[in-house]
Amino acid sequence: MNDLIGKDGKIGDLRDLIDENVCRELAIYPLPVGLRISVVVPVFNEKGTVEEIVRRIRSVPIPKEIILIDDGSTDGTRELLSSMDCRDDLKIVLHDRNRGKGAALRTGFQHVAGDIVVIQDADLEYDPSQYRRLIQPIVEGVADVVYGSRFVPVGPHRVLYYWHYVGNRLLTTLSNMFTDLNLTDMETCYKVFRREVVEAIAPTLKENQFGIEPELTCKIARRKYRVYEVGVSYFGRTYEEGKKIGMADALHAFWCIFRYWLKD
Ligand SMILES: Nc1nc2c(ncn2[C@@H]2O[C@H](COP(=O)(O)OP(=O)(O)O)[C@@H](O)[C@H]2O)c(=O)[nH]1
Ligand SMILES: [Mg+2]
Repeated sequence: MNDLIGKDGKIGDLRDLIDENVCRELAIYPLPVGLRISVVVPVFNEKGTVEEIVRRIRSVPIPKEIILIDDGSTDGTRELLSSMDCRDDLKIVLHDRNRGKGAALRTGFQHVAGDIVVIQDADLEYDPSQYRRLIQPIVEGVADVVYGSRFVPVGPHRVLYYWHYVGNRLLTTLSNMFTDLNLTDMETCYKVFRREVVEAIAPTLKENQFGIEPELTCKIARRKYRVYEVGVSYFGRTYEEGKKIGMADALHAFWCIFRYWLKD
C-alpha cells in the first residue's frame, strides 16, 4: 500500500476502487504540492537508536528536513553523529552540555523551515511510519496542532509499567482541568504543529526539561489553537533499555501545569 502513497495517479485509481472516505480513513490522500515537514529530534545518550531513527524518518515518503539536536551526549552518540551521512535533509545542532529535552526542542524550533513541525524522540518508542496520519488533520485544514495519543487505541502497544500509566493519566487529567482541553495523552512525544504555531509559541518557552510538555500544552490552549488527537502505536522501552523519565520529572510536570496556567 505504501508505494501508492504520494502518487496522485495511483491514489486516483484507488479512489475509483474504494470510496474516497475510506481512503481518507486509511490516511491515503494526496499531499499538497510543495509540502515539506520539519522533524525535530532531541537526542541525549541514544547511541543504540539514533542511526536507526534517522533511517526510519528518512524512509517516510514525505518531503522533509530533519533537525537533530544532540543535548550534550557523553555515551558516544556524538561520535556516531559526526560520522553520519549529512545530506541536505539533515541538520545537526550540538549543545555543549546536557540541558534537557525542553532546551533541545527550543533549539530545534529555531531552525524549522517546513510547513508542519513534528517532534520525534530519538529512541524507537514512536514509529515515524505514523507521520502521514499525524499530519492529516493539518493538511486537511481542520487543525493547527495534532497530538499522537497512546491511549486512543490503534496499532500495537507494548504492555509496560502500570504506575507510569497512572501517572500519565493523572498528569493529563490535571492539565485538562486547567486548559479545558479533553486530551487523552498530554505527555506524548508526538506533538505536531503548523509552523506558524511554533513561531508564535517558541519565543515564550521557558522549560528546559520534561516540563516542556505541559508548558506547550498550556500555551496552545491559551491561544485557542484547534487541537486534534490521533491514535498512535507505542513501542515503549524499559529503564534497562534506556528509558530515562522518572518520578522527579512527573512532579515537576505537576508544578508546570499550575505555573503556566497562572502565568504565560
Ligand atoms: N531524559 C532526557 N532525554 C533527553 C534529554 N535531552 C534530550 N533528550 C531526548 O528527549 C527524548 C525523550 O527522552 P526519553 O528518555 O526517551 O523519555 P521517555 O521515553 O519519556 O522516558 C529522547 O529522544 C531523549 O534522547 C535529557 O536531558 N534527558
Ligand atoms: Mg522515550
